[in-house]
Amino acid sequence: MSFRTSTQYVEDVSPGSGALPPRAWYASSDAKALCLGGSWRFRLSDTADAEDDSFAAPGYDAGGWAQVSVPGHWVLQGHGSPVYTNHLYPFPVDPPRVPTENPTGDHLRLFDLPGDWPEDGGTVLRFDGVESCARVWLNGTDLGEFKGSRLPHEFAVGHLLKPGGNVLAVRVHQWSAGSYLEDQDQWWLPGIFRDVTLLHRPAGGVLDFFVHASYDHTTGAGTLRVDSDVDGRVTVPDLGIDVAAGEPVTVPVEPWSAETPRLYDGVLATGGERVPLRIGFRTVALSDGLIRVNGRPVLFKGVNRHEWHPERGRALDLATMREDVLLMKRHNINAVRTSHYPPHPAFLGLCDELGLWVIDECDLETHGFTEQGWRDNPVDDDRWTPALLDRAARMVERDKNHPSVVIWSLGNEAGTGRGLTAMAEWIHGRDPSRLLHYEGDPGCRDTDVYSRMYADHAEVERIGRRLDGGTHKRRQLPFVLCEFGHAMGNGPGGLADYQQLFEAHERLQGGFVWEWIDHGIAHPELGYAYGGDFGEELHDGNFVCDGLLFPDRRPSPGLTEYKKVIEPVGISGDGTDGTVRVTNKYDFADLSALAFSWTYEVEGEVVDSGTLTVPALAPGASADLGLPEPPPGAPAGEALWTVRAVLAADTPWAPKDHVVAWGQIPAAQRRTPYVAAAARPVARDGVITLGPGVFDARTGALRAVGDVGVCGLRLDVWRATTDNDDGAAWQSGLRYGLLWRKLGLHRMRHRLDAVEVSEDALTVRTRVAPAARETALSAVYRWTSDGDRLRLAVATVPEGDWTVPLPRLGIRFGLPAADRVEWFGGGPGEAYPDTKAASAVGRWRSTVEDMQTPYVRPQENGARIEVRWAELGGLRVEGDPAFWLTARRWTTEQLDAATHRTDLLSGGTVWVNLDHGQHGIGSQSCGPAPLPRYHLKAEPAEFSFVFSVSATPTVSATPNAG
Ligand code: IPT
Repeated sequence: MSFRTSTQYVEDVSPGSGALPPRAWYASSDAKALCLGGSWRFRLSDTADAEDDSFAAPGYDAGGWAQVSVPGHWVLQGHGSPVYTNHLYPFPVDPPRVPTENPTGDHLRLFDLPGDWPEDGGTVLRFDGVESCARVWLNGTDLGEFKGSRLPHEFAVGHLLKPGGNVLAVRVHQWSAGSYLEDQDQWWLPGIFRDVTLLHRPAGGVLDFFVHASYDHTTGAGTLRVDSDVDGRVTVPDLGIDVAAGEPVTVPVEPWSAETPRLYDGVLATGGERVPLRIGFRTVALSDGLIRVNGRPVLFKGVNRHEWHPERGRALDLATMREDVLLMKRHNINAVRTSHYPPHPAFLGLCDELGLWVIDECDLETHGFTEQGWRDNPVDDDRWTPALLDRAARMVERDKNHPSVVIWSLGNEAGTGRGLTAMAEWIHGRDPSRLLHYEGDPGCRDTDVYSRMYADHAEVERIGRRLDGGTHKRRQLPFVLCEFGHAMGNGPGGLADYQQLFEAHERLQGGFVWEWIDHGIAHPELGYAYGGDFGEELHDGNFVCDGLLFPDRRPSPGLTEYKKVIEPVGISGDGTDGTVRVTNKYDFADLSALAFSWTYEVEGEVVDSGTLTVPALAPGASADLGLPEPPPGAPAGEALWTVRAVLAADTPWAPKDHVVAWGQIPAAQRRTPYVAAAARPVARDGVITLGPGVFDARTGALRAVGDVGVCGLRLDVWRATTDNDDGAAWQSGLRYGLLWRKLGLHRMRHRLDAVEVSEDALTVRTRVAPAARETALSAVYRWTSDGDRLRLAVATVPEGDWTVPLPRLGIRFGLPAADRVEWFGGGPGEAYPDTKAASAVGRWRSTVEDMQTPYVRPQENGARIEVRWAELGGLRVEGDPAFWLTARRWTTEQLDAATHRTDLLSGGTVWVNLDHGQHGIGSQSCGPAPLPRYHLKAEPAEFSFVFSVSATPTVSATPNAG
């Protein structure tokens, strides 16, 4: 006999019923645990009540059901599809009601208890994360239901267990009242996406416990007190501690910090259980208006981290979590905001162990209510307050024993309201040892930190100088940019300018780049899918691909840039006095963990090298150190010193010799190429030859340099607009991508005005302009040669009323083939005017394929900056001045039209851009446009290139489609 299931709980504002009170999470004790992950039986229904609950009863035959992996999201396992929206609710807004169409996954798992499962005590069943609402039955008994997707829920089940044939049934609804509280900018991904575990609870076992481990920097002593719900003893062998739970003890300790994550192993032993403790002693305080840890102000060099894996979504395994932390540490990142929900609890253990400051954020966002002026916002409606308090408690109780967590965050983009205040009061009362963050309240009523997102540089500077006003309370508070540097597509630009402000003003305690990783979903036809690729009726496109890592966790140029910008050692010098200035930018550590070395490079080739002795230097201290004399007999040419700081020994996060910081100091200037105009142009049979240059006599177009064919050489101002060029729809400032298209810069026409042959030059005069506009650029190409080399001088002058900057300014041309590329200039990766901190001058070798940056949505990419000379496709190019080099197997127009990388097909020709200038990148896909100093103004310009046939062939094999 079966009953129709009541699904009223789905739309109930309450957090649920039947679950145990929240408590500290711990992975390992000597109590038995049984992981229930693996293959589960699965049935998907269209509505919450399509099926009765008879499947939960023992004996139900689910043999005909599909199977899914738990942890996992069913929409990533072939059942239904993912939906991406930024802040719009993908259902009508009528809280707490949800649509009738409510994908509902029934999950079944049969299990036996291991033979040695103890008979005494109790057992709890723990769910670490289920989106968005679950009802649970064990052996036919209804245990209750819960919401709060990224929070743990436990049920007491000991009395229901049998040695064999246990039936665990879980009904999961995609939409619930809880969905209104979980409107984070990410894919909507229902499922049991974190672990399900059966935990034996021995009689007399540990219940909840709270490790208080503070550090007094004035005495060097740590005070430990472990509060426990059950009597017990606390031992820390390395510190000789053996005290009763609840009893404080003070001993000399090494403090914990993100830079020096010293953990002490301890044990909490009760009558029935031994729980391992990992204790880090640190004191977090707000004093003199600054966030201090162990007495010192800290500077957050942070990222916002969503949990993401391109195949598994938010069902992350431990190896992926560890990879995230290692990648952060190796890129000089010292802080993470767990945007916008508590992460898998194991992630915090890794932060404790490897050293990251954590802002732990609650699973709360109601951003979609902004569409209705925040009317009906649940955080300002008392009916929802129990659910909000439940979420706050489940986060704090779960994560309170992690030394890495220094700040709690109420959530993200939820407006303001009494519910938030209630959460803040509860958190402050329960855990006064940490600070509280919430960005959405500019008055800072409930918070200990003034926080903003995407404020531009000028405003951040005003805040730093305390000229920003605000409430009395806010004026007393330190500042963090909880989101900045929107890493969508090519960019973010302007990071170095923010970092300078952070370092200049003590009130500015750093920021968190948005965001860590692109949420692209691996897709058989598209490479990586983004919003709209699953036919969503409402979606926000590739706004979900805005990370410093590509979906496969390869670092994007943005991460390389960020690593350089936030490096903890400053290495600088202008080459005038033979010294290098080394500055310790750590907050706690001296420089004794690093080894310093120098190389002396001429034309990018290392001529000499050695070590540099650097004193240990306390945080904040600098030293000017003498560099050796340039090596005698070094070849002539442009020379520089590269000074590196590397790890002196293996660390838990990177091996010895890992580069932490570097700087380059000029030693000898470049001599620009000189080509005497000695050869005469000769016209014959419709062709003009000038040195190695062959031209069409009628059009003046370059046909070849020696035996290297060249096509389509002409002035170019267009680039495939980046996400930051295009800007977000809601951006109020000038969105240059749109302005450029409106002006027609993507469809410029070239009018030939004259082909002039003189004694020593071929001059081609053109006017470059789009249809329908009077704005234009005149472009004069003047070709000369010394017989071996061909020099092109381009002079361009804007005509008409140019009110916008140019995307780029330079020439482009096609080569019939090119594979290997070698250059002397900036590298190894791409760089643009406001993203060039990580570009090092050197001799670089790559291939046309490898010079492409795989942005999920194709766009301008891959430019190498300050290139003195380059060789590719049999051609050598020298620049006067140095230029930007881009080479790709498709045209800019094809790149511009592509929506996924799989649209990019080689057309045979390799298209080369040699640019005199590029417009900055900025961060306008969510934040500010490029600073004016990075604009490429339309103004008269002259630049030249020297072409010759390269001595070494640079075409190796027939190139394939990229
Ligand atoms: C901000 C959100 O907090 C974050 O979740 C993400 O959506 C980010 O923007 C953009 O990628 S909200 C912003 C629209 C002010």
